[in-house]
Amino acid sequence: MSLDHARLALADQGVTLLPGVVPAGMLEALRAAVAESRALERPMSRQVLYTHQPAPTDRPPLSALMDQWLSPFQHEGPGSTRAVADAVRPLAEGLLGEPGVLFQDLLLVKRRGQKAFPWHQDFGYWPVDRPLGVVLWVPLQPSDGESGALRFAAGSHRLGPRPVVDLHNGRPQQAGADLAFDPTAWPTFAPTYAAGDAVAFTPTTFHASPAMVRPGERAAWSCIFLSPQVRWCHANAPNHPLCRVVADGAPITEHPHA
Ligand SMILES: O=C(O)CCC(=O)C(=O)O
Repeated sequence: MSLDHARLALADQGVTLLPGVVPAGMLEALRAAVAESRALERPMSRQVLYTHQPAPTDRPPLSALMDQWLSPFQHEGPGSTRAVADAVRPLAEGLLGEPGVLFQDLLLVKRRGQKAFPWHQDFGYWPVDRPLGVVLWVPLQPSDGESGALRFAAGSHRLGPRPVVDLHNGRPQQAGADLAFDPTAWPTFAPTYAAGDAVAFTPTTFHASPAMVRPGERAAWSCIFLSPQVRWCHANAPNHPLCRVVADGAPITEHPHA
C-alpha cells in the first residue's frame, strides 16, 4: 500500500495496517531496548496515569496489566529507542502530511496472567490541546489476539475526544462521566501481525488488547508523533509528568523541551 493510500485510510478509518514497514534490524534494536531496560533496572511505569487525581488507593499496580517503560527515546546509549524513533519519523510524517514532533514512546510487554487492556482513546492521557497526530504500534514478534495484539474500533475516531478511561476497569476516570462508546457499534479491526508489520492510528481511535494466553511474552513498541500545530495544555492531563517541564499554552517541542 502506498503512503498516500495509507494516509487516506487513516483519515477514513482511524487506523491502517502497514505491512512489512519495520526492518528486522529495527525489531532487533527494540528487543534489545526491552532487554537493556530490564538489565539496567530502568523504572517501569508504576501505575496507570490518573490524569486529574491521585491513583485510587484500591487499584493494583500497572503491572497487573502490562510492564511498561515510558519514553525510552529520552535515554542516551543502551536501552535508548531514539535511533528507531528517528528511523520511523519519515513514515509518521508521511501519514501526518506535515512535520512530526516526537511526543513520547513506550515499550509494552504483556505476559500470561496480566489482564486485558480495555477500550480507550489515547488523547485524554496527553497534556496537549488537540488530537492531531499519529500513533505507530509495532509488535516485536508475530502477534494475534491470543498474544494480546492491539485491536481497533474502526471509524471510532469520528466520536472525537471522549472521557479518559481507568485502564483497570474500562470506566471513565471521572465519576459521573459517560464514555458513550459501544465497541459493538463499530467494526472491530483485529489484525494478525507478521514480523515487521506496524499499525497506525489516530489519538481518538478506540483500541484495546486482549489478555495474552500463550506462553512467553508479547513485546511491542509504540511512538507518537504530533502535529506542530499542537500546543501544550496542562488542563487536558495535569498529572502527566511533562506538565512539570513544559510551558502551558506553548507550541509543543521535542525532548529536552528547551
Ligand atoms: O500494547 C498494548 O497492548 C496496549 C497499548 C495501548 O493501548 C496504549 O499504549 O495506549
